[in-house]
Amino acid sequence: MDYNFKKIEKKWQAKWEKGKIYEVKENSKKEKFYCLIEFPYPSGEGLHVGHPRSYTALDIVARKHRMQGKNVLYPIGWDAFGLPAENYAIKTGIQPAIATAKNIKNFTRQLKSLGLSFDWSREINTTDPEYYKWTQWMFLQFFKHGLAYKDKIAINWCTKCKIGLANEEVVNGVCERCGGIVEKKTKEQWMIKITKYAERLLEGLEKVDYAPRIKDQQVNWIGKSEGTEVEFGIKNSELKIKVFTTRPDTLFGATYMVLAPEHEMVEKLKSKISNWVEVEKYIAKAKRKSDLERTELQKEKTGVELGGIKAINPVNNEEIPIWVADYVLTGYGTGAIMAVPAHDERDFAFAKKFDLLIREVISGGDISKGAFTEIDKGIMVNSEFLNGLKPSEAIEKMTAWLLEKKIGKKAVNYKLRDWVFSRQRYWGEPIPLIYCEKCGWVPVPEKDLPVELPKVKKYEPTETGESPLAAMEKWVKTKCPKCNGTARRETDTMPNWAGSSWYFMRYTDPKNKKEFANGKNLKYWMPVDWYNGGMEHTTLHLLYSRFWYKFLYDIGVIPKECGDEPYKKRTSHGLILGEGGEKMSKSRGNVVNPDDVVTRFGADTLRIYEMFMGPFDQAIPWDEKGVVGVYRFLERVWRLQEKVSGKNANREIEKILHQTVKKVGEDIEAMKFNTAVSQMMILMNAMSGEEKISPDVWKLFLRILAPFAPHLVEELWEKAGGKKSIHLEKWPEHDSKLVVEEEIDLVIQINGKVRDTVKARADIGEDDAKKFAIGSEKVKKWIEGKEIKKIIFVKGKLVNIVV
Ligand code: ANZ
Ligand code: ZN
Repeated sequence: MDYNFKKIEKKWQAKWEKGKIYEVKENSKKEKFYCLIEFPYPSGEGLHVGHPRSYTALDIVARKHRMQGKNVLYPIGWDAFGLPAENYAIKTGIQPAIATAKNIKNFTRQLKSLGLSFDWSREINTTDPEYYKWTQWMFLQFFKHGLAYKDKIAINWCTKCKIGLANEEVVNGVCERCGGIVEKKTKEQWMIKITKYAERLLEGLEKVDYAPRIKDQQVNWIGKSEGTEVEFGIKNSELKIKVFTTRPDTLFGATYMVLAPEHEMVEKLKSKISNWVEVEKYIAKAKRKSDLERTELQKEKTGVELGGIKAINPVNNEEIPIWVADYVLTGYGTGAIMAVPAHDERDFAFAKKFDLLIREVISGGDISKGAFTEIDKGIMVNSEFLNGLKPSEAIEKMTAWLLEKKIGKKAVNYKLRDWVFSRQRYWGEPIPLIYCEKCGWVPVPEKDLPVELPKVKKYEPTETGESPLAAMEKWVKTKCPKCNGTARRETDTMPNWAGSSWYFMRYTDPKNKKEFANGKNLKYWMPVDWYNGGMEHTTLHLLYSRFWYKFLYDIGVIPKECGDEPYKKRTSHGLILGEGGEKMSKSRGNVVNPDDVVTRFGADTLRIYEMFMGPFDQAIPWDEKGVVGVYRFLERVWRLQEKVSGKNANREIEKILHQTVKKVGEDIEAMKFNTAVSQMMILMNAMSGEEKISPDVWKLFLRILAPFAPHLVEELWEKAGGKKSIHLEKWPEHDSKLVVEEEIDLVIQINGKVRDTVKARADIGEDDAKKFAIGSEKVKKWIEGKEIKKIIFVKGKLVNIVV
């Protein structure tokens, strides 16, 4: 009997679908378990082999918890707004809605071929008006609570997509999506005040179980910084310049000041500045650069001094020059700094270039060579009442001094910026606002939601950078909901992070027409118990959705019982690279299509291969040989059924079996899928060495393999007399008596004399025992400098080293 995976997989997929065995209801007495993967963007390219890595991993988790008696929700849907469908429409004229529907069909077929235990009855789609009605409704809540505002700001402008980008979407100075150059451009944009939640987003991380690297990235991105705001006077002027510093200890070393080119003080001082033309020219140039270009350490420093103006250092009344330089950013702190070239690298580079005074105030370094920044190693000097203190003490003392003199106060800054929420594109949720000359911005009344996307003729953004909707005069012109006068619709759309900020709640009640989700359903399912997704979303989707959820929680539309964090646990998978270790991409021609693997080897092989290929959280290249190896493994499992007969289990096999049950269970929870698979391979090998396998052993083995190879195992289970689906069977418990590793005292001899005894596993093999012996501290001195002639190993007893 051959392993006919094609027949088996088709048969069981159809049966599972008909039996609805993965569909769940809220009225269960069982404990709930909500397992989530990031819903895919249905691209024209179809599924990538990277998708199943995450989906299979959580499918295994879902299946195990289901077998452990929980009511498991494992849903799927489509994050379908976004640029690719729109760019495709620009090229082909095919409406994004039509192309998207076709792509979803293809994705559905592909996902269903993988045997994932999704509850398809809860499928959602962010581009469905029934769905985005609620995305719009939520935007209006932000608006009504003052968290959505329009602002003329310098935004990141992708010159290729002709679209405004959030900071998070700019990677190394280029557009995250298309690689186009990003410039600064001033535009009116809808903004959302995520910064209001900076502290809460930080605090919340204490309550959740996120992988450390995920937590760290969010902490850094939020970038809380505690310091002091200090006022510097300007000579012959009433004006003051405020700076934000984390290092008030270095105030005596502040030998010049720098204003960001956008700083309002520059304009205010205009009449007193002797070199205005030069200053103005510099400012114009700086505005065109991106933040990254401006702050990169290695970048050549540029700047211009404000001629005829001096600031006064408040600690010693010294007159110091004021510069405008683009390494100081407008959006951070106060947009101005006191420069301490002796102890800050950027200031040092700047002072060197423009020949400015560098004064050491912390001893311990060599400031002729560079800034001394190891502050925990130095002592304050040249700083009057701070001299002799450690910098940490000096920070305290100076802060107290500044507070007393009322020239400084404590301040907290965050790197996090408000969320640029407008997109000048077609394929997104229309922002449901109307502009009336008389009433200003007025929300579309709830009863008129959703504001549906009209069909347009042209999908290109307009030359002015407005969305294609702006050209739809008939759609744009409308009545003011307040005064009934003529008014115009907002033509900007939302970023595709909008629909994904709350989709996990819609899954709990996907067809609700009256609310985004019923409170009872939310109470039952939320929070998500385990969420796996890409590292690249840590400071985007993951942060946005946490914020979104907290806001909805605060305004009372999420029940208190759910808590204010949407995800209890968050993990992340590594990327799958092409063979050879490069990124998989069409242009490199190294893309592996999951359909091919499924056709040639079956879904079970693809699933196990992706779990076995390496540590789950690391990037791993694809390896066809590995796929074949996994296929062989499953073939051998298939053939093992011939050995199953009514005899009693052999104790050795039982021991390995129970060790495997324990290990596989633990490894699944720790996402060590690769070692779980290799342990099952060990067990399979041991079983194939036997003449007969007892039915009990066989059935236990099938149950732990079930989450990994659901089709194959279901077939073998049926053949072994299983009445209902194995996926509804119980997850086995291991017998702890069989799992205890017996320990022995391993004797280590040198030339037949006992020199040490160490504790070791009873079944320790020759190689490990030899390594143990040579590694022993006591043994070392006996073999040092001598030649090892021979090592004798007596299993379960001793190692004798002959020198
Ligand atoms: C004096 C000083 C001396 C500083 C020293 C550092 C070292 P974090 O920790 O990231 O918050 N800074 C403040 N506002 C800035 C802006 N808008 N653009 C560029 N740099 C700015 O960094 C705080 C430090 O960054 C502040 O402390 C300030 O330089 C600089 F030995 O003040 B410091
Ligand atoms: Zn009006």
